[in-house]
Amino acid sequence: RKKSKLFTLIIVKKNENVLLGLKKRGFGVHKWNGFGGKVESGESIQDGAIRELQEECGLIANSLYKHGILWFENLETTDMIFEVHLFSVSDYKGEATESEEINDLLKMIIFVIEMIPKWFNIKDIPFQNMWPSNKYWLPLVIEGKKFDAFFLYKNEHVLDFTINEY
Ligand code: 6U4
Ligand code: NA
Ligand code: NA
Repeated sequence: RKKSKLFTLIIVKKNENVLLGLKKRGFGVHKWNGFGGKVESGESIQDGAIRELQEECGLIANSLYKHGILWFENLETTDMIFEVHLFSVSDYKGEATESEEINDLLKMIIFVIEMIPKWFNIKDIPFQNMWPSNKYWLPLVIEGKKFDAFFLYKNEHVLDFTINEY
């Protein structure tokens, strides 16, 4: 049996909009996604999710809504399964600094920034520039559903998936 590794993923929702981040480096580079990352040792999954949200877009979550777990297996690259705990947040403190607001000075040091946040209307979500699984699960997050999902990837293609709604 493959080992799984714990990650978090948060979708910030506000009215008819979701906040996504363009990944500037590391895993999933050049893709839009929610905010999240690895859970550190000694940290709860919720605390890890809250920490990553603050690190990556500056928002402080007041409360998290847990949708479920996304499981990702990749036939190509690894013997590890990603166990991604998926949350949404609509109660938070702070303002996300969007890419258009970033001034020239910030652009000069942009390489240190992991993700660039941007609000998208739910009708304009950039699915073609996201992980291919997102078109299956992100609409369920927007609808407030609870579910678990499994996606089998080869390279960056979804070969197979199952979604169980509760
Ligand atoms: P470090 O090492 O600190 O830079 P860290 O921020 O801890 O990394 P990162 O950014 O590699 O972790 O986390 C990966 C993020 O991508 C997590 O939020 C989970 C998410 N993720 C991984 N595979 C995914 C997939 N196939 N589809 C998807 N999100 C995925 O939508
Ligand atoms: Na991250
Ligand atoms: Na991290």
